Amino acid sequence: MRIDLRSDTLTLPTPDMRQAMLAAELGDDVYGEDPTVNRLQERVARLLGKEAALFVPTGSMGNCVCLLSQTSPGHEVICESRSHIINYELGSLAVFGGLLPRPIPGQNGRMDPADVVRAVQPKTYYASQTGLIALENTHNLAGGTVLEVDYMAEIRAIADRQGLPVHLDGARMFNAAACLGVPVADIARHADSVMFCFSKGLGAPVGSIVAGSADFITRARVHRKRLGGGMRQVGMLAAAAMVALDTVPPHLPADHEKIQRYARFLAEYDFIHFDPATVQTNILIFQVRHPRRTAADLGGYLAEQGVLCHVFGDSIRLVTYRDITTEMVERSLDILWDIFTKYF
Ligand code: TLP
Repeated sequence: MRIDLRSDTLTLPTPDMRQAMLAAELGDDVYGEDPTVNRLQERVARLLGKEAALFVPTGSMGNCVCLLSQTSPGHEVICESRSHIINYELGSLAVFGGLLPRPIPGQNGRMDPADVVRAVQPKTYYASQTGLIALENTHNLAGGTVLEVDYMAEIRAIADRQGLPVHLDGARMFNAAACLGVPVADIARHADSVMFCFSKGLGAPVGSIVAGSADFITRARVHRKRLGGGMRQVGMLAAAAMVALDTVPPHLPADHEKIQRYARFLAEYDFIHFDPATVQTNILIFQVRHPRRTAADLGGYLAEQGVLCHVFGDSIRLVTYRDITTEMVERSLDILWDIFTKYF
């Protein structure tokens, strides 16, 4: 049995999604004529409390389109130093937007509001200018941690005082909403642009979406096309995304429960390090600090037994999602126990 805990991007489309893809009513979306895409965009705009939305192929393109649509080349983007936009998007903000990251080290993915205020450049002709503040909820590299709505409101207030837009990388915002017990609109409310992914915990095969004001979406559509993201009969993908919205959100707390099982088990070992308070959604990142064994060793032993996880430096990331059954969780814990007993 292969148990793949590398990412929630590994979910396979459900039979319902495949059915919906086959049955989808289609048109050419570059002409704005794919009825299924149009329905999805309208639905997401309503769901997030925004004027409009735009389907995009990936979260990375969605983030990029959002940054490009609200800044000018040479602008600085204030973001948490471990945010996805500056660590895992191959410098797209610099390559395509001519943007400079202004990273701020945060705590559990949360920048100190006072640091954000300090990071805003004075409005002088000789200083590079701040263009945007970016947030990530849930925060991937911090271990799937959640930004609370009040915190987002605080950042929004700072942005308003400075006349700056706020972007939310909400790749996993449905997990954040499930954890906070609030509607996704509450999380989207304090951002001018929002991106979320259908292809992570929501389980659709492909696609992300951006949302914001109608003007913003008009600009986003241009940037999406410029980046090569104008797709044609893409209603096939939108149909799967629609099923994801219909069916998956109520099941996300179960994914969060599964990761807690790993957290409880791993907390028993003194060579495993993580802060249990950071385990809030479907991600667990821990460090291996052992006199003879490394994170890579552990990743290797696990892989030999068919359990895959993401190893980076001294850290390992585990991610749970719909296709990881409780049986798989228990089986992988047995495997971990065996490995720890034998080698650690
Ligand atoms: N994250 C992927 C990898 O890129 C690391 C993963 O497996 O977690 N924002 C956040 C917070 C993300 O975690 C990701 C993907 C993206 C944006 C980009 O989405 P895609 O992969 O659709 O470009």
